[in-house]
Order: sequence, then structure tokens, then C-alpha cells
Amino acid sequence: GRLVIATHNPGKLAEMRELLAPYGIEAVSAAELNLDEPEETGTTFAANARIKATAAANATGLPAFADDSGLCVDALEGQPGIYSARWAGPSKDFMAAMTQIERLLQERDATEPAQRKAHFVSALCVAWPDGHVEEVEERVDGQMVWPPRGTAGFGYDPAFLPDGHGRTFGEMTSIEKHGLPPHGMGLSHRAKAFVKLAEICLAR
Ligand code: ITT
Repeated sequence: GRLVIATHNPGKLAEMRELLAPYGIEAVSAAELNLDEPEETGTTFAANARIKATAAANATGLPAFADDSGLCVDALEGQPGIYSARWAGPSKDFMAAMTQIERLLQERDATEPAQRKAHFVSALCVAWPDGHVEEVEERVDGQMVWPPRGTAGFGYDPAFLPDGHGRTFGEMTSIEKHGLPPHGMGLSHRAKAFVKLAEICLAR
């Protein structure tokens, strides 16, 4: 069937298309459909994912799939969190946003790995035009590294080292970042959430 991927973020879209590919689902993005971006007025990842998915389902009459995600740094009381995209500003300058995080960590003398703990969160929502929704949320734990390493991925990937790995998300191929076979069974917040959501949707 047809599915709308309710995102305007090209990095996310690429990952979602890779995750959906094995299911043979034909997906078109909100950006490709020129859908308006709803205001993300929620106070949680889950609320914002639901806002984006239901807006796209209502606008198109098709089931819609949305991700709301972000980076939460322990020493910064979980910032930037739901404001992760907004910290990069209108020019989407993630180098500036990563530099800002590092500046705040330095101010707190966070030099040891244990003081630099962080996690990514992904809340995924599928909304059907009849109003039904399914939602999941997952995370991946790791630490902030400086300077950023690698040019793969998007957003904060080069400054995030997932626990148990020697390379940042910016140094991994998307397949490794997902942690899909043959490399494992779910590493990134988005891939883990996707696997959970796919199980729910297939059982429906
Ligand atoms: P849409 O709302 O159109 O999907 P967005 O970029 O505005 O796009 P969010 O509001 O969910 O999406 O913001 C999440 C931000 O968190 C995103 O822009 C990235 O900077 C960051 N982020 C989320 N997942 C990430 C990942 O896997 N790797 C690196 N950064 C990530």
C-alpha cells in the first residue's frame, strides 16, 4: 500500500526509506507532496510525532508515518531534547549546535566519559485516516565526543559515540547505524523503534 513519510528532513527520510525497503512499502514524503509542516507544539517526542503523523494523514487520506527525535545530554539536564532541530537554527547549522553543546560541557568540566553521557530518542507514530494511531519510543545510549568524527549520517551523528562501539554514528554506514543484519539487531534509536512499530503494525 501507499504510505506518507511525514518528514522534511532528508537524513531521516533516507533512513526511513531504508528501514521500510524490506517491507516493499511504497512511500512518499511530506516534502515531496509539498505538505505544510505542522507546528511542533508538543512537550514530548511522542506528542510531536503524533502531531506530524496525524496532520499528514488528514491532509492526504493516506496512512502516515512520523519520527520525532532528538539528542538528550545528561549533564545538560536532557538538552537539547525536543529542541534538537531548533538548536541548529534556520540555517540547520549542526556544527554550531554541536559546538554549543561542547561549550556547555566544558563549562561544567565534563571531561570524563561518564560525565558526557547522552542518548538519542526516536518516537515513531503511524496515523491512519480513520484516526487510529500506533506509537513507540526507543533510545540509544552513548557519549558525546569532541571533536566530531566522520561525515556520514546527519545532525549530531559525528559527535555521538554509541556505547560498545569505537566509531561515532558519523563514522558508520547507515546499515551499521541501524544495526540491522548482518551487523546486529537494532542499534540506533530509530531502527529499534522501527522494528517495534513494524511488529505492532504487522500483527494488526
Ligand atoms: P521533521 O520534523 O520534518 O521530521 P526535523 O529535523 O525537524 O524534521 P525533529 O523535529 O524530530 O525533526 O528534530 C530532530 C533533530 O534531532 C534532527 O534535526 C537531528 O538534528 C537530531 N537527530 C535526530 N535523530 C538523529 C540521528 O539519528 N542522528 C543525528 N541527529 C539526529
